[in-house]
Amino acid sequence: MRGHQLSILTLGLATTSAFAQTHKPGSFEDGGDTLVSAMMMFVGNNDKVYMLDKSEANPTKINGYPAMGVAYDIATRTATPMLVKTNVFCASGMHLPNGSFITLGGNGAVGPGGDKGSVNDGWTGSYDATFGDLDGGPAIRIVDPCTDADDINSPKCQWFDDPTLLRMQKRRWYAGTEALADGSLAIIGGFVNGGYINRNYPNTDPATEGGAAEPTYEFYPSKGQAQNMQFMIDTSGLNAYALTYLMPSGQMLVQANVSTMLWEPLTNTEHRLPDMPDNIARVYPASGANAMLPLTPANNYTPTVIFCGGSDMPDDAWGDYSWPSIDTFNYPASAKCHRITPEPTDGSAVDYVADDDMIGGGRTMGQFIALPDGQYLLVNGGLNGTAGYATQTRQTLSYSDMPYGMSLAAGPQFQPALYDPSKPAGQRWSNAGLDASTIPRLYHSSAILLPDASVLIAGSNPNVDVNMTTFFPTTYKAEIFYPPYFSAPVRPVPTGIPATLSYGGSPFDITVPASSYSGDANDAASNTTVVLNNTFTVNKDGSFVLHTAQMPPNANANLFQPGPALVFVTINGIPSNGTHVIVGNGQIGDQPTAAASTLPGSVRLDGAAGGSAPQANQGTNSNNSTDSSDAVQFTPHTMLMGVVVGAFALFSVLGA
Ligand SMILES: [Cu+2]
Repeated sequence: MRGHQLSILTLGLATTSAFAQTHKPGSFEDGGDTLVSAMMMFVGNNDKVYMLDKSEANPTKINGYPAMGVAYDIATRTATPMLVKTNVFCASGMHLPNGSFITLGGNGAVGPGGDKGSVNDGWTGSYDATFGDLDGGPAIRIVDPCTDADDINSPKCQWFDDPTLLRMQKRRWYAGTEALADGSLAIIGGFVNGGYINRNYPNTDPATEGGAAEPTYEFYPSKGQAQNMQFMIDTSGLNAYALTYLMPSGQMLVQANVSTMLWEPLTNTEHRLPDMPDNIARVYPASGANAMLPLTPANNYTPTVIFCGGSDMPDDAWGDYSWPSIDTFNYPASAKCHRITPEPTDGSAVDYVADDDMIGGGRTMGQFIALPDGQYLLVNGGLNGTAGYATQTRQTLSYSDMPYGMSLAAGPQFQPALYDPSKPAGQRWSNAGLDASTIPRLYHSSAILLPDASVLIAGSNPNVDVNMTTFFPTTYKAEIFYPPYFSAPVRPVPTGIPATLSYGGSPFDITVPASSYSGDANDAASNTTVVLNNTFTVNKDGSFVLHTAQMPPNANANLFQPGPALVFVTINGIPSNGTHVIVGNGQIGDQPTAAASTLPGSVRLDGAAGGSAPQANQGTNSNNSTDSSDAVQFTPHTMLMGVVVGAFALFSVLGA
C-alpha cells in the first residue's frame, strides 16, 4: 500500500490560531447534511471524515445509483459522494499502519425495501439492478484519505472495492476486527448473512447454525486458513461485533455474550476470564458503550477497559435471526458500568469491578468518545431496547402494531454525559452544563473526535430502507458537540510535534508559546493529563518546552498498534488542536523498537506566565534559552506532562 501523504501536518500547524473560535461550551451546532446516513465513520486526516452507509435508497446518487459513501469536509461541513460498490451493511473497519482505512465484510446486494438483489442464488444477492450494489459479504475495501489539497474525485482518492481481486476467505457480517502489533488485523466471527442475533432458537447448532453463523477468524493480510474459535461457539447468538482490545502481552481481550477471554491470536489459545456480572450483554445488539481508559506513566501503561449500558434481557428474550422474542423497545437498557484490568501488574486477581452507574438512566447504543482532557463523552443511544430493526417481534406480530416502526429501541437519550475516570468512585459522572440534542440517534448512529477536539455526531436509521416519515427516520443531519474546554479563551498552540512517533528512541521537544495559555507557567507545565512521558523547561518569556518521549517501547507495539493518531497538548485541561501523526514505520510488519527515551530533568522558572506579553522578571538575561542560569528550580524526577496521544481509529459504528 502506498504511504499516506503527511505534508498536511506542517500546513495545519502554520495556520493554527492561538485564539479559540467561539463555540459555546457544552453545545451542539449544526454539522450539515451527510448525504448518506452515517452508519460508520472515521477521521481520515485534519481535513476529512469518511462516512459509510448500507445500500439503501439514499436520494444522493453516484454513477446513477444511491450513494453508500461520502467524504465529509470538516471545515465546510459539506459532504461529497464517493463510489462504494459493495454493500457495506454492516462491515467492520480499522486503520492500517500507513493511515489508510480498511473495511471488512458486509451483506449481500440488496434492492428497494432491503429485498435481496435482483441477481441472487436464492439466499444472497450478488447484484441489484435498481441500487447497483454488489455483494459485500467477503469484501475488503481500502481508501487512502485525501486532503483539501487533493481532488476528492481523482483516482488516488477513491475506494478500492473489487472482491474479484481482494476478498476475505469467509463472508462476514458484523465481524470483530482488531489490529495486532505488526499492524495486521484479526477478523473475528460474524454472521454469514444478516439477522437480529446470530442463532436459531432453540440453539441446536451453536457452531454454524446450519451455515448461518461464521465461528472462525482470519487475518488481513492472510496468515493462513480461517480457523474455528471455540469462544465464538460458546457465545453463540450474542457474538457479533465481539468487543476486542489488544493487551501489552499481545493477548487480546475478547468479550461477547456474557463471556470474556484473553486470546493468543497466533496460537489460537484461549484463557477464560470471569463472566460479565449481572447477565449484561454488551455486544450487538445489546450494544453497550465501551472504551479503554487512558494509558499513562502513572498506571504503568496498564490497560483498563470500561463497559457501560447494554442489556440484561434473559437469554430466551433475545430470540433468533428473525426477531426478538419480546417487545425490546419496552425493556429498560442497563445503566450499569463495569471495569476490568485484564493484565494487572500488581498481582491482583482479574475480575470485573462495578463502576458508577451512568447518569440519566440506562443506555443501549451509547458511545464513548475519548477526549484529550482525559474524560470520556457519552452520547447517542436509547433508554430502552436494543440495536437492530425488525418488522415484528414474537410479542407484536404485525408491523402495523409496532409502536416505533421497525426500531427495536425507544426513548432516545438526548443528554450527553461526561465520565471522568480520575475522580473517586461515586463522582465520575456529570452532565452539568451540557446541552441536550434534539435528534434521536439510535441504530446506525455514530460519533467521533475531530482534530479540533470537538465531536462529530451523525447517522441513525433503524429502518430497512430510507424512511423519512417513520417514528425514528433515516437521519442525514450531523451535529458537532463542543465539550466544556471550549470555554477557554486561548488554547495551546504547540510547535515541534513530529510527523511520526517511534517505539522508543530519541525524545523530541514541543514548544508552547506564552500567548496560548493563561496562568503561571510552572503550573501550566506541570499540571496536565498524560500519555507520553515528558519533562519540561519553562522559559522566561512564559513559553515552555516539553521534552517528550517517544511511544513507550516496553510492550513493543501491543500497547498502541502502528497507525495514525492525533497528538494533543493539554494544559490545565485545555487541549490544543490535534496533530495527525503516524505511530510506527507506516508498514505492516514487525515494528522497529529502541530503548525508552531518556529525558532531561524539568526546569522550572518562577514568575513566568502565559496569556500576555513576556513576563521575564528573573535576572537580566532576556533570551529564553533553556540552559539559562536564571532557571531557578531543577526537578530531577520525571514529571507527568500533557501530551495526549489519542487513537483516532475511534471506529464508530454504533449499534452496529
Ligand atoms: Cu449495523
